[in-house]
Amino acid sequence: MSALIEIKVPDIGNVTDVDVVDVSIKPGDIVALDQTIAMLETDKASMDLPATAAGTVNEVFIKTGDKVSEGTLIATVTAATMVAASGQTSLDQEKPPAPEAVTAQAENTAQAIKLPEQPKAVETAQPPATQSSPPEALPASKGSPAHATPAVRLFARELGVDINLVTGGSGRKGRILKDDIKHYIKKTLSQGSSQTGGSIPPIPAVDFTQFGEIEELKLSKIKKMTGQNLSRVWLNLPLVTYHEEADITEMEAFRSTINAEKTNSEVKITGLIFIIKALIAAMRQFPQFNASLSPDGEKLILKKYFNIGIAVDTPNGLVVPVLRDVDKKSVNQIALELAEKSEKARAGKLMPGDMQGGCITISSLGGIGGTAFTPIVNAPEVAILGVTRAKMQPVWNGKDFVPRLMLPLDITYDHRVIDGAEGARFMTAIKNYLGDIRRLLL
Ligand code: CAO
Repeated sequence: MSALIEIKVPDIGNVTDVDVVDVSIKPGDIVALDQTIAMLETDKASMDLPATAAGTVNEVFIKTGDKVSEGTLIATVTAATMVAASGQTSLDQEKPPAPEAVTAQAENTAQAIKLPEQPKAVETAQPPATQSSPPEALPASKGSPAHATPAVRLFARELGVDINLVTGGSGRKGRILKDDIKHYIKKTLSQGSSQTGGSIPPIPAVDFTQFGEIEELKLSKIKKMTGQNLSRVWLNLPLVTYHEEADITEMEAFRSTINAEKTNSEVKITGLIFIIKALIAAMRQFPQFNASLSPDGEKLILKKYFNIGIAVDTPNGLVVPVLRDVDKKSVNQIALELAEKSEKARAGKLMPGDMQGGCITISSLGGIGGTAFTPIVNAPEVAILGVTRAKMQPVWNGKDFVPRLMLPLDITYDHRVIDGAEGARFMTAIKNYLGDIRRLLL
């Protein structure tokens, strides 16, 4: 028996009246499950709306230029059988599913969380790794305006590409997509265009099958977006990493005491919570670490709020949820929020808003191991704190070697904003706070 299925706009976060920038179905079309049927766009992100039911399109209720919100009816589809996928409702179902969230490694290192059955935010407008002006290496256009969404135009601008020079868009009705911009850059670079000036030579392609058996795995969207943003940071920011060690022997003793007092249902305090507290105290002392460069590189924008991004390892790749106004929260509150956010991250349930507004990021590998590493700044933030595994070490106290628990810390900073001496002083401050956490009360 055929059934009429409604496809509605799912939960798209706290945004309403989102622009419809493309509708790619009409009555009579046959759609497959997950096929993109429309594209929405906010000033932050574009989102593909996938068909949550397969079948023949009966009626389409939206058009380009409309504004939609959660629950707006997009189309009805006649299907031979009901498909129990989220995002679709048969006529008696009432609520569309939760969306998929996508973001960039933070305000820059793009990360995406992808749930196949949910709508996909295909790109974010979160700024890339750099605050510097886009490169002006690629030639300027003369032709007619290109057919592309604002997000793709932004992407092109960030990469210094004049979108009007990109011909033959591979999207619907010749629309230029991000991939077209990438192909244009690759082509321009491989041609060694004189207009590009000194380009970075590409890594030559190698046919690995000549050496043995191989298998190809598709990169997740998070991995691809993170990779893009990390590359941009790497190429645009002069990064310096400085290493330090903090004596956390007393801090750990205190942590064990308070954890022993907790019931099984209470969230335990990990060392990371004290590291967050120490980081905030140091940021208060050194406000240039709680800052971003203005896009023209002329001013430092000092932030008066303290939002900390925490890099979380998930099966789909790295994401950075942001803990907001951490300076106003207790150790227990931060521990609870971190547990909630990292669980949400691992379940692929973070919304774009959960990953925005960070001031500085912590990348803690301490639960895994390590002695030091060089994390990459989550621009437009200006620094990132790395943490690896604490280890008992013999420390000379002037008379004897005594066993002390030493925590390795790394700070990578944007050298345009932070001087080497400032980096060292900042880390000394963190080390002192962790060495005697009573100082956090002062
Ligand atoms: N030294 C020694 N032990 C440590 C430690 C350190 N620096 N940091 C954590 N641990 C211990 C914890 O105390 C905990 O021990 P118990 O199980 O005995 O209590 C255990 O390791 C696991 O901790 P955790 O990782 O679950 O918790 P956390 O608060 O330290 O970190 C989170 C939370 C979300 C940051 C972490 O789970 C995570 O995902 N880390 C990976 C981040 C990442 O991938 N970074 C790379 C980004 S590239 O720049």
